[in-house]
Parts: sequence; C-alpha cells; structure tokens
Amino acid sequence: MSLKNTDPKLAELIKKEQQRQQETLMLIPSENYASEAVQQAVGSCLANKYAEGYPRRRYYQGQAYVDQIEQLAIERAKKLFNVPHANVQPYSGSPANAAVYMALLQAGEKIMGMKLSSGGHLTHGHPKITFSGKFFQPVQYQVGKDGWLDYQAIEKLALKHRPKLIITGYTAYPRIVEWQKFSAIAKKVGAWLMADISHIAGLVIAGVHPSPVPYAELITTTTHKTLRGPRGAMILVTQKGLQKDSQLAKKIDRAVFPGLQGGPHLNSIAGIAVCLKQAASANFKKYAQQIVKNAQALVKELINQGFELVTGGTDNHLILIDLRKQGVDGKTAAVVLEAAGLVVNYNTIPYDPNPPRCPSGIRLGTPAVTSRGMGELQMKKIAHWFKQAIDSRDSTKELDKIKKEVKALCRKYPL
Ligand code: DSN
Repeated sequence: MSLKNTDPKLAELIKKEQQRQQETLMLIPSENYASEAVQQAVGSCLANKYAEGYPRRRYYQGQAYVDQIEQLAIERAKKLFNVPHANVQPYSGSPANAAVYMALLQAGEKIMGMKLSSGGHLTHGHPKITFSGKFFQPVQYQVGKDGWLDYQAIEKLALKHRPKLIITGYTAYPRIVEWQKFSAIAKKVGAWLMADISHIAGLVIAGVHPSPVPYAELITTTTHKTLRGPRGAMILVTQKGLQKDSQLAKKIDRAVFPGLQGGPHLNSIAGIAVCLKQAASANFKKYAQQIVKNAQALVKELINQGFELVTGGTDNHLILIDLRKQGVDGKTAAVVLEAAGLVVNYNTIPYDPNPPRCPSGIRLGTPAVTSRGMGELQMKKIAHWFKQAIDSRDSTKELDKIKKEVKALCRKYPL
C-alpha cells in the first residue's frame, strides 16, 4: 500500500516539505538537492539488509549483491579522490570524525581544531559538551581578527601544545584552505593531519578548490553537501597516510566497524555510489564551477547593497555576512528572510560580541540554487531581495511581496 494510503498524515507533511523546498530559495550552504537517481537508491530495498563487516568479510548471509554495491562505492571514491583507501560506511560526518579519532588516539590525547565560533565544527574539539571535547583534550585555534586563517598563530599554538592530531576543514570559512601550510605545521609537531572537507568535497573533485590529498593523511567528508549525494559520509586514507602507517586503512575500518557502528546503511552507500558516478562527469565539473561563480556574483551585489562580509568575499560556495552595520542580529534577520522565502543560517561571526543563539551573522551559500540551474543574474536578484527584506523587516506586506517574487523565480527553476 502506498504511503499516502498507509499514513496520510505523514504523506501530507512530506508533500508540504516538498512544496516548501520547491517554492523557497535554499541558501543554507550545507544543504543541496540529491538527484532522483540518488533518491531512488536511498529509498530502495537495500534498507532492508544487514551487512555488518566489509565486502567478503561479513557477519550476515545474503551478501551477493550488497558486497558488489559497497565495493562499487569504494572503487568510485578511490578513483575520484585519487586515494588508495576509502571507507563509505560512516552514517554521517560526526561518526566519520569520531572513527578517525578512535583509530589514531587514546582517550585524553590532544586534538587541535578550529573553534566553532570561527567556523569549525562541534566534532573538531568543541569543549565540554561534545565527545570530541570530553574524551580528548581539545586545543582550539581561531581565525585572525580579519576572519582569515592565521597560519603563524596556528603554528605557534601547535608548537606550544604539540597535539597528536590537527584538524583542518570548516563549516563557515569562505576562503581557500592552504593545506600545505597545515601539513608543514603538522610535520613540525609530529601530528597527524585530518582534513574535513564536508563542505567543499564537490569543489575539490571539480578542481575549483585545491585538494588536500597530497598533504593530509586522512580526509573525512559528508556526501550530501556540494557532492549532492545522500546523507552519509566517507573516510579517505591517502598515500601519505599509508606511508606514515601501513596499517592505517585497517585501523580506520576497524574503528568504523566494530569500533563505532553496527550494520552499514546500504541504501545510503548505494546513494553514495550513484552520486560519485555523477560527480565524475564533465557536467558536475561545470556545476561546481558555477557554484563558485554564483557565490562571487552574490558577493558583488551584496557589497553593492551595503552588506559587510567576513573576509570581504569568498573563494568557495559560502558567504558570511556581518550584520552589525544593519543594526539587526542574525537570528532576527534569518527569520525575516525566511518570511520572504530566502532560507539561510543565523551564524556567529569571528569574535562575535553576541551569543550563538543570537549572533551577528548570516551564513549562506550557492550549492542548492546552482543545482536548480540558477546563474549570476538570479544571484543579483537574490542580493536585492536580501536588502529589501532586511530593510522592510517590520512590514509583513513587503515580506509577502518578496515571497511571491521568490516563488515566481522558483517556478522557473523547478527541482
Ligand atoms: N551541519 C553542517 C553545516 O551546516 O555546516 C556541519 O555539520
């Protein structure tokens, strides 16, 4: 029986969410639209199957086809990222990072990652309340006052604390990460280097952001952001990683299963295989290039409209607006913008004087609108709507008007 007949209430809620996604502009930089092919793989019978273990080394029978599916995802990941080993089983980005720490470290050892308020991630050592900050000893670096990575300060901190693992890769950093500088710092202090490229994986394989592969021993990434796949994640072990420890691939696999997870989600793994096939195409390369072109077009017009951006612009898919000049906090602005059909994150800016629940910034990005086929002209329009919506934040009538215009644009670029 169909979902609609079995559970009409839930079916209706999904329909409404689909309509919301269709009629509003998804500008959250970590969100994207997975293709129909990816969705079919994720919604397939593979969700019914248990397969604890790895291809040809399972603890369940009935593996004839799922072994081939997981192997396909592994081979595609290795080829696309040019790495000798890939684990495609992590349920998402946080378990992927946890598995790396579990493979490399003993509880209580030092990890060094970027502070959340500077654009890091909870799993990069956020103190006290996260597994990474509770079970390991976190050292946190920040961006400089200008919002850019300050490699000298990072090196100084690393030399002082001598962490066992250095984590690079961010959730709110709009600039190119210079992996080679991190690699030099890690070498100096004898640390492992892990690059979490969840946000920029699609840009990396398309060559529009440098690849960390020659520099980091380990790379983690989610698969649903610029990569446009299903919810899921991967851990990649580089040649450099294997040179440092020939057992590294084995250690990673053991940390994922049985260390941290049980049965892999084979439907997600199949979705990963599909998205990696799509990401290997020439079209995907054009798509990733357009993400960056769109972000830069958006930057240009936001600046024309009087907005101040952290670091003054972007090199990737992501923009961080400092709203203090507009006299509105990020949370209020995000609510107002949503009322106008523009869905963004409220976000801290570096050295934010305001608390995370009511920060000074907005984080937005172009992966999803680019997936819809929008280009630089539409980015200009979006920047105008931003200004209009924030200026007329007390007028429901004005916000409704913008929302109608947004809806009309969305209709021209269906999902
Ligand atoms: N939740 C992701 C993001 O929005 O950047 C990071 O995990």
